[in-house]
Amino acid sequence: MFGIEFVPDEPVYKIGYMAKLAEDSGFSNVWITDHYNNRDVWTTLAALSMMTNKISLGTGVTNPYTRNAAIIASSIASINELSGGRAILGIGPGDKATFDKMGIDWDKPLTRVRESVLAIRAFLAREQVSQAGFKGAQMAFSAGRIPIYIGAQGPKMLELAGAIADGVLINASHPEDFKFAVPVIRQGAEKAGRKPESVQISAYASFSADKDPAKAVAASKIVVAFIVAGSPENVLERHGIGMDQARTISDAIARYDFKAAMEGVTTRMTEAFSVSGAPADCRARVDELLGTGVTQIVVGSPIGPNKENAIKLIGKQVIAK
Ligand code: F42
Repeated sequence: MFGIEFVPDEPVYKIGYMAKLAEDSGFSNVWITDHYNNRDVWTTLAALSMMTNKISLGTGVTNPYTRNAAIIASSIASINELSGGRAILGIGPGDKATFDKMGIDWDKPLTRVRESVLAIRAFLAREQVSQAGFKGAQMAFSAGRIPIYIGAQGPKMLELAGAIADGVLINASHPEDFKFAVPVIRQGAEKAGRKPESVQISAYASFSADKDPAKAVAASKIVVAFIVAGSPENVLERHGIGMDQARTISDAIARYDFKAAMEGVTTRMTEAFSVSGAPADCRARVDELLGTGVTQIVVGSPIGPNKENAIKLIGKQVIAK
């Protein structure tokens, strides 16, 4: 199964147009990112509910810090109603860098995600919620069953997702990352008495496809630069990337010197942190990812040097294969 990620950094109607194109090209899910400085994720999903017909619509991902869990439940239930049952809730601990700018304290993210997911599920089942600080709160309308996916990277968050979520969204593009993550998720499920295969595992990958593989790789470089700069040491080590190389890139990004940041991106880095190339190259990587236990490939930024062409190309030559 294929999903696609859109960052709402363009007008909502443009995102709606591309989501419809994705639906017509064979994608099953669309995931909209949530950062305060882009278009609002809920407004975008409401527009997409009206502009598409069958594609599932998810937050990819929202968080319990910028919004209260009861409000998240009400919002996703409204999207589910508006879209005829197509909503999926993606929720994660959120992005520390944006929280710092917003003056939000990233207090106990693991605990916060666990408590929020359980509370949201109870709200969606129209139970009276008296946990996680709520005092007998209850939804006034019913919205049906909505799958909840957790955005996770760290081992504890992955294990938690295995224990309580319907699915996991993992920001990674290389099979080695999934050889690490999949057993951790499965262990979390087993410990919680669940069937490991009941948890959907999504590779939320940086993807770039073009007929010209060099153009595809070039388009992925800026995204890969940000991923390298934000990756923990153990992940860089897993891919044979030195901390000094990563520091050169993060220093360039801190100076807003994106040209220098991209120049620091090596072939090893684009291979580790993106699925990029001609459609046949991308399909080969997709097959490797599916072989690790991944059940959904999410085609994430940049998608390709030309987004619309890339969506059509991926539909015809990656998904249809
Ligand atoms: N973040 C956004 O803000 N917006 C997005 O649109 C977005 C999309 C997205 C899509 C896929 C995806 O995988 C991630 C995405 N993210 C997005 C990022 C996401 O919100 C997280 O930042 C990212 O997944 C990293 O989280 P993590 O899984 O690594 O979890 C962090 C919190 C972590 O450190 N986890 C540790 C671990 O091992 O999993 C555990 C930390 C821990 O145990 N904390 C304790 C606790 O109770 O929380 C407290 C420890 C103490 O001493 O206080």
